[in-house]
Amino acid sequence: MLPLSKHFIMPTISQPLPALDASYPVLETQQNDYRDKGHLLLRNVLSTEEVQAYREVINQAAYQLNTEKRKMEERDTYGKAFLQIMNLWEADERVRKFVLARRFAKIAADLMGVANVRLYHDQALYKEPGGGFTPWHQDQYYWPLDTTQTVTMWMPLVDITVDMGMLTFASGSQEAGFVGNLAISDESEQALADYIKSRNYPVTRATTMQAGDATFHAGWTLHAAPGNQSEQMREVMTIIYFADGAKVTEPVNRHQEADRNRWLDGLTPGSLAASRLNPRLLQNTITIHAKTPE
Ligand SMILES: O=C(O)CCC(=O)C(=O)O
Repeated sequence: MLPLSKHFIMPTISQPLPALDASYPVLETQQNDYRDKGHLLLRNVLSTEEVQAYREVINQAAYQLNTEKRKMEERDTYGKAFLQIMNLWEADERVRKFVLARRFAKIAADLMGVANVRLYHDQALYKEPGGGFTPWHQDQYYWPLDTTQTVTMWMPLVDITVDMGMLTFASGSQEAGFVGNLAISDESEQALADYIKSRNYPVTRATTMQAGDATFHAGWTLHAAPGNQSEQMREVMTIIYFADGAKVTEPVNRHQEADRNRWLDGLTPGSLAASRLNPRLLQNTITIHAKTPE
């Protein structure tokens, strides 16, 4: 059992939480689609009951740990895009059950075609009513890892429509790998929008997602999101995975150095990316109750 962090949250909700052990079968066509496009939408990864139960505990932890108190107009483009609350699993044992869930980890492993995955980190990304757009970017620009086998699960905890900040992808863009030293900013928005046009990548997003649906995108897939034009918070929980066996690389920018310290617990470049913060998630033998996808 991993220790909880010093920011441990005392649960005030005590109902038993669903286990999330049962597998969600990913079809071969879906795996191929993910590999071709660098992203995939899966419906009903969680049932209505499951997502309702976890929404409550994730919300409680996210709002308790949130440190963003500035008014919207005082923030820069990144700050306007969302409330970003990270590694809830370290602080809350109920959220830990969600973040370390076998069901999500198995989907991540199946999409990447690997036997096992490790956790990189989680983050709640709550786009406030009136919240700004998320600029085009590549996640892996931030990560000092020697593998392209990385994937983010992005799961709304409430039903969302396209005008609430739907995640948007440039299909096929993961194949280009690193395209520039561009942190999330107005500059990345401009430069990468131009790049996407020049390469004719189709830009796609879902029109609606229900709570418990999820998208999965690869670390190099270009993605963005429009602002939240609704009156409701876009509550989204994300979990980032990488293939077990990956190694830590020498950081090539200050963000990677910060990530190496924070998400890899300061591991030395060259070592196996397997710190106490990166548990291997599929080691247990668990009874599988197959579920039919839509
Ligand atoms: O939620 C958003 O607006 C952006 C999410 C994102 O960039 C990610 O999960 O990698």
